[in-house]
Formats: sequence, C-alpha cells, structure tokens
Amino acid sequence: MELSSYLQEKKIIIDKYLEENLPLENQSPSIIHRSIRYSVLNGGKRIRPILTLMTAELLGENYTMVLPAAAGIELIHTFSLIHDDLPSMDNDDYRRGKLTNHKVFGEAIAILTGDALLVMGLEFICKNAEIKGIKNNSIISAINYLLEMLGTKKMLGGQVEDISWNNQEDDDNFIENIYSKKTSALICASLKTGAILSNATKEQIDALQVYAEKLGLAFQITDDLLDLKEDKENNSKPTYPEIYGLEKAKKMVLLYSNQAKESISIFGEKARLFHDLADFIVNRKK
Ligand code: GRG
Repeated sequence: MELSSYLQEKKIIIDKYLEENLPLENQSPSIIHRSIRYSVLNGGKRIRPILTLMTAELLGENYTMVLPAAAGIELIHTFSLIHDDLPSMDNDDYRRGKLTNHKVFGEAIAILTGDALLVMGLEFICKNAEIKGIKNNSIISAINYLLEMLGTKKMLGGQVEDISWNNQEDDDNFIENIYSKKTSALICASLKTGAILSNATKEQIDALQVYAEKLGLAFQITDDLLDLKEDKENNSKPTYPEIYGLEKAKKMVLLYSNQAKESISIFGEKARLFHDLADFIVNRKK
C-alpha cells in the first residue's frame, strides 16, 4: 500500500476510536469535556499513534491489538500541545488552523484540559490490557518506558530547557539535544509501545528506537522550516534554521531521515512504509 493511503486509512481509524471513546460534551462537568473534544478532534495528523499501529503491523500483529494505547499516546501528545501554547509558554493563538484551547476556553480550563488528557491517555493505555493476547506485564513495561520519555530527563526536561535557554549556548548540539527530548522522546514511546505490546525482540526494539530518535529530529527541524513560512505572532526563541541557516537545516533533515532508514535494515522490505515515512517527513508541507 502507498504511504499516503496508509496514513489516510489509519488516521480515520484513530479519529473514529477517539470520537467514540472520549467523554461526550454533555457529560458533567461539560466544559472540560467540550474542551477535550475541541482540542483532540480537530484534525491532527495522528503521526504518533499511526507509528504505534505501524510498528505492531511490522511485527506481524493486527493493529487492533494496540489501538487503545495508540489513541492514549495521541491524547498525551495533545496535552503537550495545549500546555505548549499557553501564554506562559509559547503563547500561540492558533493550533491546527484553529484558535488554541486557552483562546476559546480560558487559561484555567486549558491547563485542566491538559491535565485531564495526560490522565486519560494513561487510562487508555491501561485499557489496552483488556485486549485478548496482551500481557499485563507488557502494559506495565510500555507505561514505564512512556513515563520515562515524558519525565524531567526527556520531554518535560526538554521543554524546561527550551523555555529557559538564553541563546548564548555555544554547544553545536544544544538544540538537537532539546529536540531529542522535546520531540523524539514521545515518538520513541509511540514505536516502543507498539513494539512491546507486539512482543518484539531486544534487537528489533533497539533498531526501532534509533529510527524513532532520528525521525523525531528530522520531524522537528522540518517543523521549524515550515514555521519559517508562517508569520510569527509571539516572541519565541530562534529555531534551528534561524540559527544555522536554511541550507544546514535542510541538510540535517536529510541526514537524519537517511540515518532513520539505515537503522531499520534488519527488517528488510517489510519496513518499506517506515522508509517511505522518513522520506515523507522531509518533504511534508504541513
Ligand atoms: C510531558 C509531563 C510533560 C509535560 C509537557 C508542554 C511540554 C511539557 C512539552 C511540549 C513539547 C512540544 C510541544 C514539542 C513539539 C512537538 C511537535 C513537533 C509538535 C507538532 O506535532 P505534529 O506536527 O502536530 O505531529 P499535529 O497537529 O499533526 O498533531
């Protein structure tokens, strides 16, 4: 199957699962459920949960085996976006082409919506234990790894460094290190969740982890390149292409994308979609 059809097909599956499993808007307290549905069901690309499904399929499982956990990861991703957009952080007015959560519901509800999505995301992953063939131990390992990826050494720590740095760091790898924590970490957890729940071997997990790390870096620098084309509404810090220039940024995206592809050679032709995704990240327009 072509990657574009695959992404479209799996996005529909994830959207449907989320639509059917999120609390309804009229459920009390209504405002938080309206806010959750506003931010989750608003056209994200669903790259992270798709990676979880893709990993299960690569390892010979049906994607339905990992669907609740994949949806849980999307909820946690949405939580991070809502908090990232807050006035005290990036102070963004628009997300996914619509007003950000705090612009519609106010700051207090936006913070609580993020909190609720983090809790609900973990709840969805726990629900994956109800699927026949999934071992409780695998759920515990997947959650354990995910929490490591979200904590102060990874995503949360990367965000702290991102909002605290003063543009005077002279280490060339400084921004890559932040991107690895802020962006690659959750992508690593997306693949590893699929891998653990599909009983992958250590060799397979190690290969997929390198792929995820490199894909995350290519993804974040591409995000910066796409942001350059949009008018900046806030006083955010300079991004990779603004510091190192367009040419170097494009070169690094290509390098990381190629390294991602090389890292999964053990899967051979079976990993074709993963190769296509690494190419797609380089060429994506949104
Ligand atoms: C993890 C406990 C904990 C706290 C969160 C706020 C925060 C700390 C982290 C923010 C990290 C962040 C926003 C990273 C940027 C990641 C990124 C590239 C987002 C855009 O992803 P896409 O393009 O977006 O997949 P869509 O809209 O398609 O889902």
